[in-house]
Amino acid sequence: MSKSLENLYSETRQFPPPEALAAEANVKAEAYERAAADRIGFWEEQARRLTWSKQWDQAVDWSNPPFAKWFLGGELNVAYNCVDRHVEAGHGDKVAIHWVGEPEDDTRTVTYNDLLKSVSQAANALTELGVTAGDRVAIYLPMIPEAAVAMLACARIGALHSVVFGGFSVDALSTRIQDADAKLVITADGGYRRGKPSALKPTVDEAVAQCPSIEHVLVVRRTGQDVTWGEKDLWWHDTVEQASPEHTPQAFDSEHPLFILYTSGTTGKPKGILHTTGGYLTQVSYTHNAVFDLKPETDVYWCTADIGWVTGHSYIVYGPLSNGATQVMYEGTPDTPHKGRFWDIVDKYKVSIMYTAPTLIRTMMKWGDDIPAKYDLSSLRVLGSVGEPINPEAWMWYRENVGREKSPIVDTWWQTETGGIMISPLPGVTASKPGSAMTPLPGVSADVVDDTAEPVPNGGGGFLVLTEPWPSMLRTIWGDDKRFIDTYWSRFGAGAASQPAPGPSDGAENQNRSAAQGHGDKWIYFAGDGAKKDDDGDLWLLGRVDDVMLVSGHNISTTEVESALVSHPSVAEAAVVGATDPTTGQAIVAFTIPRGNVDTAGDAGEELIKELRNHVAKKLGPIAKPRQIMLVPELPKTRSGKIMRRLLKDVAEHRSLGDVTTLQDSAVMELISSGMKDRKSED
Ligand code: 6R9
Repeated sequence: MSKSLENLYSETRQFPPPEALAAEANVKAEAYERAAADRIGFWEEQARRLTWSKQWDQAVDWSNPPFAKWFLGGELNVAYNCVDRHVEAGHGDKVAIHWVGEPEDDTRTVTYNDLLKSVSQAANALTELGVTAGDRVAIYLPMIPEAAVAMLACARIGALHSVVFGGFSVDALSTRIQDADAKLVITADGGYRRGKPSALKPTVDEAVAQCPSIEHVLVVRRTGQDVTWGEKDLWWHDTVEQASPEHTPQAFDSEHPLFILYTSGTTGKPKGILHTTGGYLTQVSYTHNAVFDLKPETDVYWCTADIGWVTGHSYIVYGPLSNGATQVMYEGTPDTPHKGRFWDIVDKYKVSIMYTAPTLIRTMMKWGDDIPAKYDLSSLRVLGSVGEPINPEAWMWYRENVGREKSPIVDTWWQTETGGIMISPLPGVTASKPGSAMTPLPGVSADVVDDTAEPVPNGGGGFLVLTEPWPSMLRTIWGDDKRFIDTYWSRFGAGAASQPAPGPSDGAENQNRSAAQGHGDKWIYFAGDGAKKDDDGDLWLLGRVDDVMLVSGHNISTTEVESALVSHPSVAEAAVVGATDPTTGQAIVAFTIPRGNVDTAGDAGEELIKELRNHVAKKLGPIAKPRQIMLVPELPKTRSGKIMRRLLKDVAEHRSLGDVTTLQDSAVMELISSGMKDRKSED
């Protein structure tokens, strides 16, 4: 991508917050002014939400950028903040987790008392196994309460957890264990997926064989399936559940490391993103309260992410539990045993706040409106979205079919690296626009700049950057400070100016490095995402800059073309790539999933394709008209549900497929490639 990004899509719909919600909102409009007047003082105020054993002396140290320190000199225990203090305040009998197993009627209720007991027992058992502050513990578990307990037990004793998603391979698990030099793995015999037990232990056995640093493997019995037992193996029920339930939490320094979480990025070995204690907990606790308007006494909150992703860390474990929330945790897939499972859970538990991903919303759209319509969803009052840009029509579908036109939607932009939500509407303040993440939260400084770091004017598109440090920012990449600087800080601003020559930087394009302009000599964080400001200055995320297409000299975002396709009533989901083209440089190739009720056989399919190409041209202008549209049954996605455009580009350019190891379902690519051979509808 060169200078800036085209702004092709325009949206005029806007929805003010419901009056009753606005009147009672946790955070009101004045917060923006207060934070703008004194950003650091604002974050100090948020840090006071937590219980500190020792007050900090200094709010932030940014004297050695890009290495930040927050709440220096302060001490606290994260597990105490998430568990003990709620029990001490008299909320021990309150439900912390309504756990819903995938098999129907397999449920557990975990109160804050129960959580305190289990976390204390696990902390004692881990200590008994020789785990001490600063050690690393790998967690490879299904979505069961023990996953949260294991994370909190690590936090309680100052050990760093490295959660590895339960669907990852031997190789992914072992490289993460080796990179962090972990001592212990916590796993289970298996978990339930798509109606049957799915084994985890064999993967761990193979991985551990390649990881001499592992001293013990702690195994939760979940499915009861057969396991091979080795000399390092210990059952959770023989150790943790036999340990003393008394454990006194020790306070740790605000900058004591809390966890490592690996992100794969687009190339190279996974990056171990390091988060620390005080700043991280401050921001996730604040944002969970502000963005979801959580009323801990009455709300039932449900985040559908897996605990293996940052969304699970920040908005299942640390944010909600630090706020004393009652939440639903669901083990399985959305269509087991039927496609109404999610709505059945909302109905049964009277979920009032739901936080999910665009991929799920689009899947639900594909399955049809009649499914959510069968359930009572009247308990819902705030809806959230995260993980990818949400197409305006998917937003509208969510609003109409799930929120029943009364719940505000918060589209939350953030990353593993940012630790907590950065850009989002506030449900009681913002008049939101379908598809826009709107504005940075109070206390957050973001901008959209061109390739010289100059802010783009309203109506312009470019690179999304963060221009001031924030409490939950990543502190480094585990064991690789240089890669941390190269990847995030050397594209714009002071970090670019101090670079002798372009170095490697994965994920982000690194041509045309520019010295400090626009934002002076500041250190500027480049997230790797494209974005635009609309005429009101509100922000629209346009996807990863690596995905941007260059068509006849115009930088066109895949997101806008995808959103134009999804705005057609016959389309549920779309992925767009730029394929090499002899005349235009790159040409737009779209892979489109029709909605459930649409006939695509024979001529009807050809007709639909023609109509869709014209529809895009009409919405965005002729420059964005796809050269080719393929109707496909599925799209390749990462295991956290993000579309993998790279693989579609291989198909569109008739290449053999690149690395497919992070693909959720490998059969999908065969389906798409064979379809590509059958139907070449170029004109
Ligand atoms: C929280 C999470 C981060 C990347 C990010 C961006 C995309 C996340 C988004 C969004 C548009 C949103 N992303 N939220 N894009 N609108 N609301 O997903 O973390 O897995 O590290 O991914 O996801 O591209 O840079 P992570």
